[in-house]
Amino acid sequence: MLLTPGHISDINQKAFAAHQESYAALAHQLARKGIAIDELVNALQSFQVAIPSWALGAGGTRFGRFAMGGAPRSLEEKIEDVGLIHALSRSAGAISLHIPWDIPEDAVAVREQAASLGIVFDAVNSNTFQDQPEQALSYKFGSLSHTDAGARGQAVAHNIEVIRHGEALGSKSLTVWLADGACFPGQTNFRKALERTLGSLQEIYGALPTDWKMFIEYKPYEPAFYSTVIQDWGTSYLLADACGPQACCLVDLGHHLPNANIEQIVATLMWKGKLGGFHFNDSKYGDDDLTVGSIKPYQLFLIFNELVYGMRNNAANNPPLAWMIDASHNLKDPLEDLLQSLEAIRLAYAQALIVDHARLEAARESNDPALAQEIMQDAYRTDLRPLLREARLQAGGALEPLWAYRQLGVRQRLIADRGVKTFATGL
Ligand SMILES: [Mn+2]
Repeated sequence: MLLTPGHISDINQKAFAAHQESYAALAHQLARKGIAIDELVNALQSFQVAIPSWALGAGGTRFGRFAMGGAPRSLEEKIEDVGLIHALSRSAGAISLHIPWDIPEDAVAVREQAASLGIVFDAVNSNTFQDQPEQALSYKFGSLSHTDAGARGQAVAHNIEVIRHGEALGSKSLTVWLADGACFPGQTNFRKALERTLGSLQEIYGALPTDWKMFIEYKPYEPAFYSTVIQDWGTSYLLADACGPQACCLVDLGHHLPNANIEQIVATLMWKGKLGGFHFNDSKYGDDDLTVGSIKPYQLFLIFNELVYGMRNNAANNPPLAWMIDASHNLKDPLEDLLQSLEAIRLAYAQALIVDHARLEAARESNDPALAQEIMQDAYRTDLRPLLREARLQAGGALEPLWAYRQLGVRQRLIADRGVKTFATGL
């Protein structure tokens, strides 16, 4: 199905008067602080977040998965779903594919379909954490770090194949996430596993087109429960640095041990020009893959504060970042959940944009933590939702994407088109 500008403007009519009132009040409030609201609107409109192809179906846990009806059955239907989210939010203008779950049969046609919906192809993702039916050697005991050179070679070849698929679609980056690790003490030689991983990554790096980036994602545990080969940002940095300038670190919010100071990690990596991409989600206990901003919205704001600082102060050194939502949807309609995540990301970004950095730096230099906190929380507690609505409205999106989605009966129409018992490819 397709959402036309007519569908959306009809729904917007109902909320238009209330929006105009709240937006005018916010513009006035920000003007008193010397902030031009039009510049914020422009910044938000150019901030686009990629939707991963695996987030469009019902998520699940190792205990099971519940169908939600109307799940996309093909790559084309996944792109159609991202098109719906983008039409409503005007902020999801990219899709991130996972190979082999989403191998395009006709790359030209897929590219044209995406372009017609205003969507580009973000990073492509390899998969060496599962065995595929036609695969010769198993990844049960690792992929890029495997003790067997044959298994390592197979995993390297797979990553290079993923790059080739990405090239056909106009993608410019490869994300490598490894499940490699150990479940039992003594199972592996840490140093050798890391050395083998570096050797494999260097081979993949050698096959990167010159205008591509390779993102190295880290994770402290799961599926390996004793040790993970690329366990933290430091290990990721070490590997990226050894590979070369086209290799960067990727921060996934859920891939940290509890209470890790992720904003400090962001500041450190941007200082070194090695932050390549970001995977958004939220968590209470571990890698919970919950809706962005649903558990720790203040942490998200603090992270964005460092991102904005880094983008303003190190733009020449750190490449433009790849933004993606990496979440799972066990109970909610995934499209509704993604709309909520997009809203949370843009809200945190907007809040970070209005932090008075000059005053904040002065408070820091004069060692005034109380004033620094006032400045930070003044930005965080400013209700910027009217700004988000205006940015969407001007771009042709919905004032209230979630309500528009429901009033237009999108899920019901997808179920009518695709059926109730459909499952998307992926986990
Ligand atoms: Mn991730």
